[in-house]
Amino acid sequence: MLTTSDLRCEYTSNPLGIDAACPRLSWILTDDRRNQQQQAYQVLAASTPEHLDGNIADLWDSGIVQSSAALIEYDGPALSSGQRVWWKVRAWDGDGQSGPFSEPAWFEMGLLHLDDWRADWIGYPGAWPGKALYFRRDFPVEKPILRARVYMVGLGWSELSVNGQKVNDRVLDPPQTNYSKRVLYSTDAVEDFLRPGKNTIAVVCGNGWYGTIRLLLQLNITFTDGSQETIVTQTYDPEPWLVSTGPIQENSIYDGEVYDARLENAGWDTPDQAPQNNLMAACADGPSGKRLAAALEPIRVVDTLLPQAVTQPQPSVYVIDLGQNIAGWVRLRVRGERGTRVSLRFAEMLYPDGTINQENLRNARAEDVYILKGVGDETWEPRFTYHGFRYIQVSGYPGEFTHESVVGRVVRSAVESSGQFECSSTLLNRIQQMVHWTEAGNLHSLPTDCPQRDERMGWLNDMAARAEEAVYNFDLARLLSKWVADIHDEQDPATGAITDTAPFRWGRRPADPVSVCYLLIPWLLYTHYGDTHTMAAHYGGMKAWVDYLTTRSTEHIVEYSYYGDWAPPIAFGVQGSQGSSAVSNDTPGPLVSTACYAYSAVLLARMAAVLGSKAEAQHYSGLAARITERFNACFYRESSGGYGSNNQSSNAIAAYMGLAPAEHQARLAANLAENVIHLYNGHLTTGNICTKYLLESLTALGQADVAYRIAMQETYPSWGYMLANGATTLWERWEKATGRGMNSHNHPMLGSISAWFYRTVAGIQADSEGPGFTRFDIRPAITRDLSFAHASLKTMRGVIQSTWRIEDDSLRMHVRVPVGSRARVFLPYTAGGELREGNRLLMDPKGLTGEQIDGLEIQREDDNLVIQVGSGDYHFQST
Ligand code: RAM
Repeated sequence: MLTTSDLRCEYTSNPLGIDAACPRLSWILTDDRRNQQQQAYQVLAASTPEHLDGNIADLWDSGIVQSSAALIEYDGPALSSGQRVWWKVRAWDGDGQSGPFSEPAWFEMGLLHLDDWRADWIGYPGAWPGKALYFRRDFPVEKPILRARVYMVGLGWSELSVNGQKVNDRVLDPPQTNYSKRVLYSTDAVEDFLRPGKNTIAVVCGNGWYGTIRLLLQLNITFTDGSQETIVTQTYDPEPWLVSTGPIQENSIYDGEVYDARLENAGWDTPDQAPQNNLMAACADGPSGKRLAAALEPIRVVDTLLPQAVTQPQPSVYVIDLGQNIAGWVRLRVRGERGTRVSLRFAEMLYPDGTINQENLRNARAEDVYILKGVGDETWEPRFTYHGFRYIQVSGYPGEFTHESVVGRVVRSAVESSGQFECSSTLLNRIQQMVHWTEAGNLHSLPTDCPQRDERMGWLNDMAARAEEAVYNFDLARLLSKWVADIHDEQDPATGAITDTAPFRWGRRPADPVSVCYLLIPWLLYTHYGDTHTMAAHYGGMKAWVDYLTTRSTEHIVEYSYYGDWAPPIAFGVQGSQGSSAVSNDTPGPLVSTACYAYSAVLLARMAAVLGSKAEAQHYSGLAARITERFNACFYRESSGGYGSNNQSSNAIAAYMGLAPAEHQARLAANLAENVIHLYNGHLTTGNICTKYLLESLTALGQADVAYRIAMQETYPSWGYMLANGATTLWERWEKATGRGMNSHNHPMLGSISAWFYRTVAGIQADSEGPGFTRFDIRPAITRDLSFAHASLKTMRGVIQSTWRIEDDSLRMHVRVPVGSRARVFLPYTAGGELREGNRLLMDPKGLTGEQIDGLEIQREDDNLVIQVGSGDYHFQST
């Protein structure tokens, strides 16, 4: 029977405070039988759970819709602020049999109109630089409460409590944006925190990315008698909001937090204690950005790591090794005399004497300080900073230091891990883990380049290489859609130029043309999550960027380039007076920029087609064809049979971006292989961008064995070299650098190899004909270097699995296709061989036993057998 479960709205379950006009709904289908599709569905939406339970769809009954769609839009009457909608769904199978209705789910709207806000920004003029501010407002509750919602933005970062209890587990909230463009508010249900009589709502605010403390808060209370009351930030409403300082004496993202526990004022946030030393907060200028609901996973503490080793390199100095480089902070446990000052300093590396090396943090001090109040056991963790570190150097610790004195707290956007990869090579598995940790540590409401030094920016060049890896490893349907809006916010409306980082804090405008992620991410959101909203919302912006590049091109060649294939092995860096730079000396910038211009036009054309604009699709594919022609005329060298300097990067980018015509491909493949194997003895010479294209293009050009050789390399430069030198997260450079400068040890841009693990080693490939993995391919590049490989991917449709194993002389493959999806499975064709699925013979040594066997369609394509399968588990064996 076809059942529906795991109901989601806007890519999450039961969201509180959304502002999508027509929220998108999705569900997972399950059925024990193979080859099951959803032929039709019906959604019921009601205003109460009781109505829904009685099948009274007082808001919306979709009727029976003949559709296999995995993601649909709510199409009931317009939704109003604060409205909660209960819904459920059922589906019909291919035989026209309906399954039961799902369990109920709900979504609730936030504040949809600016008029709904009665709150104003407050702050404290002058304030106290560096210190956190503690806001408090008392109010009476005189009638029984039905529901209460807090809508809030506390800049830079903030934490909310009601009657002394923290109401949620978000940290480092709200998400970072360009606050003059978009300000993302959160919604909390607080009815369970309120009580009859006097109540206190309190917010602690730190500097965060805004750098100035501002609070905007509105508490909407609905009483059981239907009446309403609103408490808002205002100078006087009719009670004042009070403000004071407290134990957080200093707070800075880069420098750390200083917490003086002697200044704690227990109960300051409860009605039981009268406010002390408070001043009146006042209305203050706040950021002018549009107020929108935060539609992405909040940052949370997602894990706790115990120390792997504690050493004492100097008297009273302890160095803790977590065994893993992470983004986050530590929790300190301590007992000692009042006023004792414990310093915690964070680093990715150690000096030979065992003390920490913070040189690569540049101007980030990365030190937290805790000053004891001297009352029993004290436990503390900071609130308004985070660090990138593996080691913590503790000084001033009183008493006996144990393994519980300091534990690691992993802090990041709490997105779900969506993929898993594993194979018979310990080395590849360790690379996968290293990439996973690195990507995780750099998801902080946007994809950052690093979590430790004075940077942590959303670099667009890095994301060109990293985006696909990111969507295989994590569910980023919401986080990346938010970041595309961050990119759009920085776009110059007059010229269409975007910026190198979003929010724009570093780099330049116009961005380097390698910033294809502006188009690539909406495309990946479509292919991986079936999302057309992001591409539709930003189509105009993406088009303006491509058109901007056209204005910067001369006869379709874009000359300007700042980073190009950034950070190749040091021998390939441009030499300057300061030594080698991260700009490549042998991959021409104009070649990379022009290739990315063509690729951007291709992506735009594809999206125009999806959005139904044939004319635009034709226009931009025509543009791509002209750029491709000029690219070949300018950069292809008949003498070498390669592009540009005929190095790995130039040839790989030309091949990957579809710029090399069929007649050049054989020489290109031979050149790439020759270069890797003979010139560099199985090593890459590529930077952040072209490393991705090298593995992918070698595989596509029939040189998968060369790609495996690079991936499994253990000497410099390689991922294996990083691991052999103790890396637990990816380095920014292929070299083991330890000094000042550009030298992060937790930098995801070289992690694109993980996408290749999923796509190529295990073979799970999205098919844009069936977005959201409604259709996909299982097409592994099977190699004798491995005896098995396995990947799973949690998709909109359910979990996909692909496992292959070589045993004796047979190849076994297990494929799981979720209900509602279809897949093409590619298996190498062996002449004279046999192919079985379970215990059925699909092909005997003379050829196919039939064109169509029990729902399976088999075809031969070049050296492959292509088997079309519907949902279910399949066990193939070919000998
Ligand atoms: C550095 C960072 C970032 C990079 C830019 C261009 O600041 O390493 O990751 O790509 O340079």
